Amino acid sequence: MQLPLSQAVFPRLIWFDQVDSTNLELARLSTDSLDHFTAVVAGQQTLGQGRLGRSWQSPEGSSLSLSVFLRGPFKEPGWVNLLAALAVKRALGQLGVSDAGIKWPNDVLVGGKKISGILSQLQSDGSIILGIGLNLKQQQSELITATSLLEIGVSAELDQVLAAIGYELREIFAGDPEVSEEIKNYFQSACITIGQQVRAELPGGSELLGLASEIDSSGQLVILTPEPVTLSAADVWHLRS
Ligand code: BT5
Repeated sequence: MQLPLSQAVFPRLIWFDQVDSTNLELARLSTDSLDHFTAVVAGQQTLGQGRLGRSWQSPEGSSLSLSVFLRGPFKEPGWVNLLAALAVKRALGQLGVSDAGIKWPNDVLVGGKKISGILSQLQSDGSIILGIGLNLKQQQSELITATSLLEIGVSAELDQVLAAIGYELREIFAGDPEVSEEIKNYFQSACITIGQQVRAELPGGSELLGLASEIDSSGQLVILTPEPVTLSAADVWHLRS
């Protein structure tokens, strides 16, 4: 696969026509020798990973499957996932998609449907494997909550999409890993969860309902139930009022 635009952005880019999961593949590479920003990219994943043991569909040629090695340690690892979502939103902006929104904590939606999902995995040495899936073409028909670039009228080559995401990731993660207040505020405005009535399912299986009021300085979601409850991990559904 020729990826000239992306090769100019990532210091090392490893391409697979097919792999089980780009996150798993990056984890198998020795992290001692990996450069910050090494990328693994695949045309197809047979075992794409979502959060909490869920799967991510990425059949041949239908999506971009990218994992990036971020050398830590990070002062605020909880922000990495959120900032990656911001990078994807900004990359979509480069491709002419102006209405992408971030659903806390890891989805990028267009027209209420998921175009991208993010899975960041903190490693024991403080580095992070950051996985990004972005749909280029329509996914399997049972995924009615999914959309793709083609479905929203954007025809872009994988190389162009990958380079746009890589560029935005570098802009965000290049300097001091401390997350500036400016970026946190910008995230807050890009996060469509804020101001919504939501139902949150917590990792233990319990649920709560309330108004999503803000992202706190650690990247956690604050829900007014009406007492404020702070969530570091959850699945969130936006409820129609
Ligand atoms: C995610 O999990 O959204 C994280 C997805 C991360 C995928 C990337 S691809 C590159 C890297 N390598 C990997 O192995 N993974 C990362 P979660 O929030 O748990 O959402 C998973 C749910 O999204 C599934 O249960 C489906 O409902 C839905 N889903 C699965 N495939 C999808 C797709 N292609 N488009 C939209 N939604 C999808």
